[in-house]
Amino acid sequence: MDRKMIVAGNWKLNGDRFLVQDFLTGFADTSFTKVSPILCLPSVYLATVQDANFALGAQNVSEHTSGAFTGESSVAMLKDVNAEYVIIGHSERRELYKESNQVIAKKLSAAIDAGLTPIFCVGESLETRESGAMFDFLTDQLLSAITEIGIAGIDKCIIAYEPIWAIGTGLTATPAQAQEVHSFIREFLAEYDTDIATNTTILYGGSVNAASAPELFAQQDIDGGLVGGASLKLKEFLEICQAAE
Ligand code: G2H
Repeated sequence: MDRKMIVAGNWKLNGDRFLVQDFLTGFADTSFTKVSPILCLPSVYLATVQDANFALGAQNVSEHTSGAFTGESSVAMLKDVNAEYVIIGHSERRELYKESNQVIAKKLSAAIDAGLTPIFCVGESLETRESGAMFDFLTDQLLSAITEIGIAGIDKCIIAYEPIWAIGTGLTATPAQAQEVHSFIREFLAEYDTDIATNTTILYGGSVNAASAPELFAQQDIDGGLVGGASLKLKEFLEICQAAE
């Protein structure tokens, strides 16, 4: 098994250029061997980053290449400012900006075609979980992506499982709850291709912090985390990266 361990910070609509500088300085002397740290910054700060000891990601991208789409950034623009990763399908984009599975699938396709690695987010609400429809819901999210990009496209993605009820709420899924879903996702992918299922990095997201990370990352099918709030605190984010080493 040669899955990459990844810890990706998602700053969301937070931070400023001074915090970016703090992270550049704070990471300068780090030398992680197993884990690859990524920071998904607000897009206006991407171009300010030089010589970082972490990889750069964006938090969203347009499915269009150019044109009259006010406020959007294209895959080429993100590549132009050295982003290597882009979060696609985060539940906040799905809920607040009404991004459908179809739009998300088109964004995945655009990113992959441009050579950006999508961090493709899936996850259920508490209502869906409690209704017993969780696995069907996750299947729909995964299937609509596979329909557009194929299983070969999934091979170029990182998947992030982020239960909506655990996002920014302080409620972390238990390691067993998270492992159950990660294992389900891997089994789902194995129906298409067992090598891709084995090799796909699947991150857990939802109130990950320095205290919860070690046990979460020790689960068999959890390959690191997508970290929101705790990624804004340099010391804690470094501790979370260390937990994935
Ligand atoms: C989920 C996560 C990062 P937080 O949105 O994507 O945020 O860790 O604050 O729950």
